[in-house]
Amino acid sequence: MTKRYFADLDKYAESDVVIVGAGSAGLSAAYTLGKARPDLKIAIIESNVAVGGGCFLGGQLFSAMVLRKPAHLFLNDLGLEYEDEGDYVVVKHAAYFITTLCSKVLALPNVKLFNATAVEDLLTRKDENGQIRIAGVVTNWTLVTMHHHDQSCMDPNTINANVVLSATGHDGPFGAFCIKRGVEIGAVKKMDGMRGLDMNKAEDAVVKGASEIAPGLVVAGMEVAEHSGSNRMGPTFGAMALSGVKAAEEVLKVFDE
Ligand code: AHZ
Repeated sequence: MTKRYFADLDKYAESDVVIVGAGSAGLSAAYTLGKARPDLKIAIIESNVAVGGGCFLGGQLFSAMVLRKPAHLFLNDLGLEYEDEGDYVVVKHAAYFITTLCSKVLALPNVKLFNATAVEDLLTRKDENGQIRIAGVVTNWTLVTMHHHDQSCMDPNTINANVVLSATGHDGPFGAFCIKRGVEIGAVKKMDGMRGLDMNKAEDAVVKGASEIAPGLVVAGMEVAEHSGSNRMGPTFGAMALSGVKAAEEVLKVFDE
């Protein structure tokens, strides 16, 4: 186990893409990207032990997951069953969605999930124009992090990457991590902050806003709402899948340049 794990750590220390956060948006991005480009090395960093972020319980803790169309096309691609309700579709349990998605992601040979590992800082580098470019992430073991107060010196790990795709969710005790750190270090201009709940406006805004917001940093999911000041989503997940897909397409553009 240790040999395999540390071989992976070594292999992914130089990744093409690092995805931060394995919630519904991050995993949707990983699936799209990993499938489209089997030649890219993709590391997913998830601070929690379990994947899935806020999506295991579905809408308002009531199991089922509602996704507005055209997110059903993503479900078709995954081979997931759903009930068609006209403008939207319903997956009978959110856990069915996220476990299926995660199993497809983990089956991809070019993707490695490092869970129980938190991103604690961004790596930066100046590009040829002297502009700050996000060049990877700094990680540390979650248990090591918990001991910062009683250990005097701990060195973190680093993962270099051409692009960091951040899907750490909205702000709270954790979340919106890469935007917040990006603003602190002057790489991201501002964080507008998520507005109140307006499902209809939020869905389109979160998909549209999934983009490269600073050189080398692409955002997806509710982290987009924090960046662009769009509305809170509420318990509907179509935009999480589709913003993950859109963010993956934005990453592909960086490699096509
Ligand atoms: O553990 C977090 C979660 O799994 C992880 N994460 C956060 N900070 C991290 C860090 N390093 C590594 N520094 C980190 N991992 O990121 C994941 C975010 O998943 P999420 O489900 O919270 O976000 P999402 O944007 O994929 O989905 C949001 C779902 C929501 S919230 C909402 C509302 O409040 O209105 N509506 C929807 C649909």
